[in-house]
Amino acid sequence: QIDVVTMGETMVLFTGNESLPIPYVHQFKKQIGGAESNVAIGLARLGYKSGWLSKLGDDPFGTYIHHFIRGEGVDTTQVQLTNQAPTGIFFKESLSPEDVRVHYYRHQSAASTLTKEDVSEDYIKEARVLHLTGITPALSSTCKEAVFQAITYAQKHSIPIVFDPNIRYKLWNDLDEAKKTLLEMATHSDIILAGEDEGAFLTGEKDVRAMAMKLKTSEAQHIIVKKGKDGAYILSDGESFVEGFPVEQVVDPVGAGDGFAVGVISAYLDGHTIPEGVKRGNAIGSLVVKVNGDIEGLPTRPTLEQFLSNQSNPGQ
Ligand code: KDG
Repeated sequence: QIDVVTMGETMVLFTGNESLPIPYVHQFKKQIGGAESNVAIGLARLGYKSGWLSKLGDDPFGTYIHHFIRGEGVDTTQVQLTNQAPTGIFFKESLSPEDVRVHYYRHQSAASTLTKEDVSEDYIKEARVLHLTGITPALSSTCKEAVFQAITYAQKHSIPIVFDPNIRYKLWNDLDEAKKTLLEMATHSDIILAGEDEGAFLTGEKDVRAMAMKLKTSEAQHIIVKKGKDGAYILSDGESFVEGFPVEQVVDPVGAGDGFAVGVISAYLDGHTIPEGVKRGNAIGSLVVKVNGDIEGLPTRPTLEQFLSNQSNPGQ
């Protein structure tokens, strides 16, 4: 049985070896990045069974990503290789730790050709959690249908949905459509993990409490509004706030939200409360930003436990 199923695009990531604008960078490091596979990898490192559903090009980069993710222990039986479209790539331009930009070369990529027929009901119904992000429906109209097909299957089999809007403005041609699509996904979700800016975009509210109230469309939902290093606000049965962990030096902020999702989902699987999950999410997010790359900082269980115990007993 798979604990968590997720679906989305993973690309080869090229990161400049120097902190310069891309036109002046001479050498790039090859890594991988994709919000959903980041989450699948993070869960696998903590010992859960995660599965990632996707399409890759039947090309050298597709092979690289496929082998890498499988090597991390993620189930890739739902990954197809196609010779009809290439694997997507993206570049990370790091001008400073606070100013990291991404440049995508993913239009009409293999993953954007995913369709609802690629989503297996049998696969989803065995999961304990379905994780979705707002990136996948932005890739193409068929990807959007695939996402809503996954939601239909999850609801049919009472599989809880964890939704991270992960708004990527560069991917949406029409921001009204983005808002409508993401709000619809939110209404079907059990746990919503929104950044403060994302909550503001989706609800038109500036105050975290007001945005959480607008995002909560049913009694049973848990709404988490993330404030980065400042922690997160939770609107669930009641409301609470969980502080973040200080990070002395942020090296690369990309992937922090995926680390946060790993913490929340893993704690949920362990039967912990939402605030406990948010604490774990904050911890993993803070570990991810300390190193370069989306997945390099995702901890194993002993590393996470060590970090949490150091934080509660500083100086020991
Ligand atoms: O969350 C990290 C992702 O943003 C990054 O890996 C690239 O998946 C990606 C995307 O679509 O932006």
